[in-house]
Formats: sequence, structure tokens, C-alpha cells
Amino acid sequence: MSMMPGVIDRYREHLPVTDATPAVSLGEGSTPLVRSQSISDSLGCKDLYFKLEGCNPTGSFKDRGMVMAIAKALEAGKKRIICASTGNTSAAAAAYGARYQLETLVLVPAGEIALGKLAQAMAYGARILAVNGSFDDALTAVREIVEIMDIELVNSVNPYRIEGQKTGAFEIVDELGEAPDLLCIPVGNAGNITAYWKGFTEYQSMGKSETTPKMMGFQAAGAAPIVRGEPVLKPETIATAIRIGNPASWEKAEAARDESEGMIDMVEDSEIVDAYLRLAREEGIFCEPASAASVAGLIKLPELGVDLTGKTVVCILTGNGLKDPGTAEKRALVELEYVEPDIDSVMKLLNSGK
Ligand code: AN7
Repeated sequence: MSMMPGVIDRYREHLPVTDATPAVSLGEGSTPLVRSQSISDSLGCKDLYFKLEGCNPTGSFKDRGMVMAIAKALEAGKKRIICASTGNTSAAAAAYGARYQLETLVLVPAGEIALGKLAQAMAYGARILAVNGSFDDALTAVREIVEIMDIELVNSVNPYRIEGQKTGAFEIVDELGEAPDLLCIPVGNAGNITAYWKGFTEYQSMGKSETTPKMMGFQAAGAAPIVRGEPVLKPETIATAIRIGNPASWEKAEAARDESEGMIDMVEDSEIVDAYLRLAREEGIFCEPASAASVAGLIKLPELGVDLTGKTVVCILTGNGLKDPGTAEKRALVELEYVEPDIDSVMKLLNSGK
């Protein structure tokens, strides 16, 4: 056990846990809610916070839902788990699978997974099937496989994933003392927006908050089926985590949007990269491109007619920037300055007017 309570221990009474549910944890949850230093002022919000889900044990929000799915799989006596993934789900499945001796099978779109995520699945010892197709194709295959094999599906179509993931909303309300006005969140397969909405509404019905936030979901423009109103056959975006053309929780995401009087909109890759670099350079926060879609969306809200004045906003930064070192290398546009390791050479370089 980790010294910090994981999400099952912290929120046991709100989760489908029985005496027979094993104590599963890698110390997930309880992630930092960090106040904006710079972006907030430029937008005129009252308060803007970033929830650093990249601080979870495998570097993404997926650990919250995975811990619950794994606990229930163990409780049911399962020996094997399977998922389709754009990378983070497979890293989380592989980690918890390794820790609890579950054979782990992950299906990923070949050549489209960020390096850090693939490295994780490899290191944790999962069996990795790189499929000739998209994430959506991989998920379709997985849903067929679980019909005929005795293997537990741990994608977010598994309701226990949503249960675990809703704890992110609980943490925000517990820390702020009230729900924020707006929650900005990237949307891919749409499990997370579904889970946050469930968490906020549960907390409100228990009297832990008076209000619920407007749910502001953002897809990448090249992978925006919910915004466009139809599946995208060949989704394309720099934010590979959300390169998803036919989200499994499509209708639940629309319900979260409508019930909360929020919106689901889209952001261009250039806007994602701008937000990604602003977060790193103005806030000191390195998240992955998909996560920056939440902030890119927030930055666009005034143009879309949403007044941010006096509003409390939380952006969910779903994954750690280290997941995708290739994008940082390509998009930061920083060149290394090579130099001999002596004071004269260093001073000469520094004084050369660069
Ligand atoms: C960093 O890992 O779908 O809308 O297979 O990795 O709940 O899908 C990842 C999704 C946002 C979108 N940010 O969340 C997967 C996968 C990051 C992500 C999303 C993902 P959902």
C-alpha cells in the first residue's frame, strides 16, 4: 500500500466497494489543484486552477478509473484484462495489471502512440497488439473479443472506470469548498467528461456543493465528431490521445453538456500547441497536447461569447507532458547551443548577442 490513500480509500463510501473488494492502490488521486499565475489575468477570470492529473502514478487521469476497474476485476476472480487505447489507458492497465498479476493485453493504433506511453506499456510487461487501424477500430475489435474470451474489458465502457474517475470532481469540490462555475476538459472517448459530471451531480445531491459547473468539453478540430454531429472516419490531430472519431460515451457527453448548460466545441492544433507552450512557459506546467486542449478551449471562450469575468474555472490537465517528448522536441522550437565546457567558451557564447 502507498502511504497516501488512493481513490478507493479516500472515497470508499461513494464507490461500489464491498467487504469483498480488494484494497487496490498505486497511490492515485489527490492531485494538485494549482492556481494560474498568468493565463487567468489575461482572461479576466476570478480564479483559474489547473488540476494536474499528470501527477498520477502512471502520469494520467486514467489511474483513477483503472484502480476501480481492477479492484472489481479481482473481486470477480478475473485473470486477464484488455483495452484499446491511444496510450494512457494502456499505460494504466499495464501498471495495475502488473501489480496485481493480471495478464494485460492492449490494442493500440500502430505508429500513433506517443513514445512515453508505449514505453510504459513495454516496461510494465503488457502484451501489445499494434493494430492496422484507428483507436476506434481497436475498440471495436476489443468489444468483439470480450464477447468470446474470458477477459475483463477495462476501457471506459466498463462502468467501474467511470465510478473511479468521478473522484476527480469530488477532489475539486472538497478543495474549493464549492463547485467551480466552469469545468474545461478535453474530450476523446468522452468517458472523463461523463465521469466528472456524475461526480459533480452526486456531490450536489448530497449537499456537498450548492451548484454544479457548466461542462465545457473540447475536441481537436480534426477529431471532433460530437461537434460536427457525425463520426470522423480518419481523425487527425497532434493530440494523439484524443485522436478518436467515434467516442463510446458520445451520448453521455452530450447529456453532460446539456444538463450542465455547457458546451462541447473544438480547437485547432495550432491553438493546442499555443496553449501547451503557454502552460509550460507562463505557468511552469508541462502537460501533454491533449490536456492543453482544455486551456486552448478556455482561451477561446470569450470569442465564443462566454463572459469569464468573475468566474471560477478549473481546467483538467489530463496527462503529463513527459508522455509525449516528441511533440515538445518538435514544437518548442528551441535549439541546443553547443559549447566547450570552459568559462571562456561559455562567456563568449553568452556575450555573442544571442
Ligand atoms: C491525456 O488512453 O482514450 O474523453 O485510450 O489520454 O475520457 O477519452 C485517452 C484519452 C484526454 C480524453 N486527455 O479522455 C486512451 C484514451 C488525455 C487522454 C483524453 C485522453 P476521454
